[in-house]
Amino acid sequence: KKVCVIGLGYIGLPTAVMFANHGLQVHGVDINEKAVNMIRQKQLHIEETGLQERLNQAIDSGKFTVSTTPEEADVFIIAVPSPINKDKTANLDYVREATKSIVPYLRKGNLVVLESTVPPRTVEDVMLPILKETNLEIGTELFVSHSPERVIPGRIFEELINNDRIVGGINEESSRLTAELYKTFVKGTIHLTDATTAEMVKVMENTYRDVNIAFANELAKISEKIGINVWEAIRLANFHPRVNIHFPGPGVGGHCIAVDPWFLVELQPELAKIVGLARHTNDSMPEYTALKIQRILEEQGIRHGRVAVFGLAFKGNVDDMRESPSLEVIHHLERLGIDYTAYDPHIQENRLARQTQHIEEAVAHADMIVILTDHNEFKTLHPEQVESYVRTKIIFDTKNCIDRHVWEQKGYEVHVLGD
Ligand code: SAJ
Repeated sequence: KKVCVIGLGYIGLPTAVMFANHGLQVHGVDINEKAVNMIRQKQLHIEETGLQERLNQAIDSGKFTVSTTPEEADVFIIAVPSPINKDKTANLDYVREATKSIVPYLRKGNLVVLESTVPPRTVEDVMLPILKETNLEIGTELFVSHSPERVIPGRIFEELINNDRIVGGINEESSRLTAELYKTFVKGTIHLTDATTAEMVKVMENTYRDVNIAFANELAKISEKIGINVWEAIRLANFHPRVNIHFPGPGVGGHCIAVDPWFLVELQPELAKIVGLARHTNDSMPEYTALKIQRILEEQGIRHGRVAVFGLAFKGNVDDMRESPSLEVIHHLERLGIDYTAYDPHIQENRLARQTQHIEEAVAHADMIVILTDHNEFKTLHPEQVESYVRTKIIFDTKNCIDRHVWEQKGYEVHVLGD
C-alpha cells in the first residue's frame, strides 16, 4: 500500500515516518522547499522526541520519499495548518489548496483522510465539492474521512501509538478503510463515526481544555485578590474524584487550543457564549502578567527596571514560538516602557531584538527573572547560576514550576501567578 502525506509539519512528518517504518511506501509532500530538502537529508526542521531516529530509519529503508508535489497513491492524508485570520474566522486556504493539489492524482478506489482540525462541516462543504472534480463517484469510487490528530507536541509518538483515534467517514466504507489504515500502528481503540461528528469531537476537546484553563486563570485572579495560593487550592480540589481543574498561566498559546474554539464562535456566535468568553479571558493573561510585573517593580521602588524574560516557546520543552503568549507579554512590556532581555534554551536562533542565547547575558543587571514557560531547564535552575549577574533578587514564576524555598533561602523575593 502507498500513502501520500500532504503537509510535513508537526503532525504530517511524524505520521509519515510511522507509516513508512511499519512497511508502507510513503511519499511526503510540502510546499516549503527548504523543509523538503532538509528532510531528504535527514535533517529536522522541527523538534520532537524520537523523530530523528525514526526519520533516519524511514529514509534509510527507502520507504519514505519527499518532494514538493504529490504522487499517485492508494491513500492521501492531509495534515496542513488550519489557522485563524485576524478577525478570528477560520482560514481554510491550506486545506482547500491541499485538496486541490491531489485532485490530478486521485484514482478509483483511493481514500482521502483529513487530519487537520477544522470547523464542523468542512469535509462535507469544502472538501467534497473540490473532490467531485475528479469525476469519481464519492463514497463508492473515492472514499473520504476525517480522522483528527490528537497528539500533544513533546509526546507525539507515544500518543500517536497509544491514544484512541476518532475516524469519521462520509460513509461506512470510508470509515472502515480509514480504521484499517491506522490499525497499522495505532494501539488505542479506533472509534467510528461520521465526518461532521468527528470534526465536532476534535474541536470540542480543545475547547474543553481552553474553557477549563480560562476557569483556572479566573480562579488565579480571584485568589490574588483574596490572598490565597490558587495552585494549592487547585491541587486540593483535584483530589475530588470528579474535579479536574487545569492550571493558570501567562496565556494560552499554540495553534490548537487558542484557535479551535473560535471555529465554534464563528459557526454559532449567539450560542457559543462561554466559549468566546473563555477565549477573551485567556487572551487577557499576557497583559495581566505584564501589569503584575510592573506592579512588583513599582512596589520595590525600582524605576527603569530590567526584566529577564525566561521562556519564549508557547509551552514547556517545545521549540515552537508560534502564537506564544510570551510574545504578547513582551509586547505589553514594551508598551509599558519596561526594559527586558529574552532567553529560551529551546529556541536556537535569535528571532527577537532583545533575545540572547546566553543565560548570563539574559540576567545581567536584571531586577527580576520572569518565568513564562515550564521548560525543564527552568524548573531545575539554581539561584547560584545567576547569582553574580542579577541586580535585584526578584523572581516571578507564572507556571509555579520552580522550587520556591531554594530561591527564598538565597534571599530572593519569590512571586507566583495566582498567589
Ligand atoms: N496551558 C495552560 N494551563 C494548562 C494547560 C495548558 O495554561 O493547564 C497552556 C500551555 O502553556 C500552552 C497552551 O495552554 O500555552 C496549550 O498547551 P497544551 O499542552 O494544552 O496543548 P497543545 O496545544 O500542545 O495540544 C493540544 C492537545 N489537546 C488536548 O489536550 C485536548 C493535543 O492533544 C491536540 O492534539 C493538540 O492541541 C492539537 O493539535 O489540536
